[in-house]
Amino acid sequence: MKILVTGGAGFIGSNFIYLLLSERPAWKIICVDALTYAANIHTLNDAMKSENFTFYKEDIRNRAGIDAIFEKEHPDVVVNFAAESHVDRSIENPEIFLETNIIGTAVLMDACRKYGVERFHQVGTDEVYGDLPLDRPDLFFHEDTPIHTSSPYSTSKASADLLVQAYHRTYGLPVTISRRSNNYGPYQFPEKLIPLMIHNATNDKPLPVYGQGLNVRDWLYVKDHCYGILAVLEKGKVGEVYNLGGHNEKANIEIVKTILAELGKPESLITYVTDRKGHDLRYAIDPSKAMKELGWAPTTMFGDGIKLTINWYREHTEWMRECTSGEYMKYYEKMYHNR
Ligand code: NAD
Ligand code: TDX
Repeated sequence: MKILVTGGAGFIGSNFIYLLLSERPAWKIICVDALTYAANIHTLNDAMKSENFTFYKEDIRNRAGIDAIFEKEHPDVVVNFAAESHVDRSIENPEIFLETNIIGTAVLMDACRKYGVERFHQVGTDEVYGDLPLDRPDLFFHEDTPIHTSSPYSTSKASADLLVQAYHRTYGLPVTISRRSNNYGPYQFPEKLIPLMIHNATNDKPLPVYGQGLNVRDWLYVKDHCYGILAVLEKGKVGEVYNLGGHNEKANIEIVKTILAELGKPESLITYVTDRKGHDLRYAIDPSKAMKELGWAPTTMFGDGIKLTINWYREHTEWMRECTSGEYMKYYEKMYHNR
C-alpha cells in the first residue's frame, strides 16, 4: 500500500504519519507539505529515518508540481490534511483559506482522477455544521445536519467538502470525508487554544480568554482522531461522511483552569479579552455512525490526554522555541496586543 499524506508536517498529519509507521509498518508513506508557518520540519525528524517514508516540499495549489509527484509515485490512497487551519487567521485574511482549502483540494482530486487512486480521503471539520446553542445540551451534529458556516475558515472547509462530494457524483472519484472538532496533543502549533495556553502559562504570561470563556468545544486526543481516519480508510464506505468524536465537551475556561492547575500556576494569569468575531458557541459531535459502522471509539479520557499533552510540551521546549521564534512573535503582537 502506498499512501500519500498532504499536510504531514502539521499537527494532525504528523501524528497520522507516526501512527502509520507503527501500526502499518509495511505501508509506503509519501508526505507532501508546503511547509507554511504552521509546519515544523523537525516534527518529521524521526519519520525521515524510515526507508518507507518520503518527503516532498510542494504546495497543493501547484498543479504541475502535484502532477509530477503523482506521476512518479502513483499512490493508492490520498489523505488530505493540508489546509490553512486557524479560524482567527481566516478572519484577518480569508483569501489564502479559499486558495489552499478549496483550490488545493480540487488540484489534488484532479491528480487522483488523472492517475487513478483507490481512495481520496478529505479530513474535514464539524465547523461546517455551524454552532449549537449553549442551553440545548441535547443537540448534536449528525452527518446530515445542514451545512451552515460562520467563519471564512469553516466556509472554505465546507466548500471543499461539497467539491469532494461533487467529484464523487460527477466523476465517480472514490471519496470519503471525516469531520472532527477540536484535537489536542503533541505537535500542535501554539496559535491554538491548548498549546498557546500551555506556552503562556509556562512563561508566566497572561492567558487570553475570548469573551467570558463559556464557549464549548468537543475535544479529542489526536491519536484517537488518527485511528478514526485509519478506520474510515479501511472500513468506511465510498461516498460517505463520518463524524468522529467522543462526547468530550468542555467550556474554554475549564480547559484553561485545568492547564493552570496541572502546571501549578495561579488563576490570576487569566485575562479576559475581546471576543472572536462570529465566535461559534458550541460544537458537539454525534459519533454513533462511526462507532457502529467502523467499530471505532476513542480510548483517551480528557483527564489523561491533557496530562500527556502538557508533559509532551514540557519535554519539547526546543520544538516550541522553533515554533514561537520569528513570525510567531509578530502574529502574537498583532492578534493580542491591546485586545
Ligand atoms: P496545521 O495547521 O497544524 O497543519 C496544516 C499543514 O498543512 C501544515 O504542515 C502546512 O504546512 C500544510 N499546508 C498548508 N497549506 C498548504 C499548501 N497550500 N500545500 C501544502 N501544504 C500546505 O493543521 P491541523 O490542525 O493539523 O489540521 C489538519 C486538517 O485537519 C485540516 O484540514 C483541518 O481543517 C482539519 N481539522 C483540524 C482540527 C484541529 O483541531 N486542529 C479539527 C478538525 C479538523
Ligand atoms: O487565545 C485564544 N483564546 C481563546 O479563548 C484562542 C487561540 C482561542 N480561544 C478560544 C476560541 C475557541 O472557542 O478557544 C476555543 C478554541 O479555539 P481554537 O484553538 O482556535 O480552535 P477552534 O476555533 O475551535 O477551531 C479548531 O477546531 C476545529 C481548529 O483550529 C480547527 O482547525 C478545527 O477545524
